[in-house]
Amino acid sequence: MSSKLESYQTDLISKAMSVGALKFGQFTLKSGRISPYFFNAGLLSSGEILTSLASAFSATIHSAQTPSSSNPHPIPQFDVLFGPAYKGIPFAAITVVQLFSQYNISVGLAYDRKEVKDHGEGGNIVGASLRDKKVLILDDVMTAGTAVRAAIDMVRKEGGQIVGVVQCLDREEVGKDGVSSTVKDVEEILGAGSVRSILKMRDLMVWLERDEMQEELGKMKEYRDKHGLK
Ligand code: OMP
Repeated sequence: MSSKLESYQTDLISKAMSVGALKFGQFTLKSGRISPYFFNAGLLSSGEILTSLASAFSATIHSAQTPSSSNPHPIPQFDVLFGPAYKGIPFAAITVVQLFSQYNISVGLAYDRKEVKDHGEGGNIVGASLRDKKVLILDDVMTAGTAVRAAIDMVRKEGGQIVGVVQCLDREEVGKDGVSSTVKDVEEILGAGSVRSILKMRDLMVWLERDEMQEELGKMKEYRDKHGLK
């Protein structure tokens, strides 16, 4: 197992653990799978942790845009960062600010409202217009890809051209058919290299190994053998 974690990754893992946003135990997922860990990004809710999260999202986006031998399909420049309701909204807002203050990258912010508004300005997209714009989608967790597919449909319906997706955590699981990779399925729609994440399941396992959390690591390995990428 590779043991290289970036400092923004270890910082986020340890802060997420400290507030119970990352937990090890037994959890039933949206897919019905019983998982030995759960990441509740909604608990990343203090100024200190959101500052770490904003740096981690920005660093992930910046490195995804930088071509190199290990990044043969860089994410193109984009106009708008789209955060799907609800958890994507604050994450996209802090990341837009961080991209500007750290990298001088100025992009618009957009998000949806779950309830359609039929008065005032109407519609269910708030913020920058998506029409004919290059859009990067930002979200919390990808398991079977249901949530991200809904966001893709929404952005396309609004006339946006999606350049990629950046997640806080990629659980690296196979789809419902038990064979295909969720990320590969989404990349088939959006293009090679278009899905990026701050953390992957394998990073959590490196962290557990480093902290000698053998029991949790053993359960993660079992789960990966059953539902993880082969
Ligand atoms: P998919 O829509 O299947 O990709 O699952 C992602 C969603 O599952 C997230 O947006 C969450 O609502 C939820 N989830 C987590 O938040 N954290 C986890 O560790 C696992 C899940 C999940 O249920 O798979």
